Amino acid sequence: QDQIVSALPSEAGPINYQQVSVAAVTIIALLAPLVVYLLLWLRRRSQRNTVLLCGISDSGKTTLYSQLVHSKPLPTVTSMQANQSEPLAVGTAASKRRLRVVDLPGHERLRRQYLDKYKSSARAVVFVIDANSIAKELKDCAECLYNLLTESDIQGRTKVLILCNKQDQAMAKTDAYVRLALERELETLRTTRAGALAGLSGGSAERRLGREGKKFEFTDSGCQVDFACCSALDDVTCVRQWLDRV
Ligand SMILES: Nc1nc2c(ncn2[C@@H]2O[C@H](COP(=O)(O)OP(=O)(O)OP(=O)(O)O)[C@@H](O)[C@H]2O)c(=O)[nH]1
Ligand SMILES: [Mg+2]
Repeated sequence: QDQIVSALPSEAGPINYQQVSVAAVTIIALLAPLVVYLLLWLRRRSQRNTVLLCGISDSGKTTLYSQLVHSKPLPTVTSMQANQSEPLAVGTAASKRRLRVVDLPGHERLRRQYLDKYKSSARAVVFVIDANSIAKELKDCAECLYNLLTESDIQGRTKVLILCNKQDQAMAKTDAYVRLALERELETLRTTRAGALAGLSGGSAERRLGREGKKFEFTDSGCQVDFACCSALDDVTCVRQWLDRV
């Protein structure tokens, strides 16, 4: 015990208040930007509470919307404006996550305008595909998806589910088929669009897609892209399960 006592300084030196306050100011100066960044990030994140239903016309977006919002497939007509819900529990029964669902019109001339209106609030995107007619609509579908994935408000900021809908139809393609077909078509589009982008002067909100020098794959798209199959007329559980995780 004597040894321990003698190891301690006999007298504590006077506290240097100047040094302490310099250290405190330095710590605050270092932490302040971090705290501000964190608060802004949290604010942006809480504002992003929307699930966008995107895709070309007739793919089944409004049918999916009525399943998610009204729990039944109501009859639909071609959408000329967006359908928008209040924030509600759209996941599985176990989930309390509340999200606003917005069903965008797939009409070629309306797509851009409505995407621009809602993209900044998007937390997740369900890109709906008619898996029965994808073979003949592949180009249109890929173009629509390309425009979505190259949006600076979407790329790196949202999760994307590519939903291969209308699986009740005999000729419906699997998600594996749709994935490969879209990757091939997006690769072609990327080459043609890159040339067009290079000719643009000034800032463009459009981002590039995939990695340079490598064939396009969804893993390089800058977003987490998942695939699922369903028939929106019958059951959309796989969409609800995915929404639990966004
Ligand atoms: N067989 C089958 N038909 C479906 C399915 N989902 C939607 N449909 C039908 O496909 C048609 C188009 O569905 P909508 O939900 O209106 O399509 P949309 O994507 O909203 O189309 P736009 O509003 O033009 O963008 C309707 O006749 C639906 O009943 C499905 O899973 N299976
Ligand atoms: Mg619709």
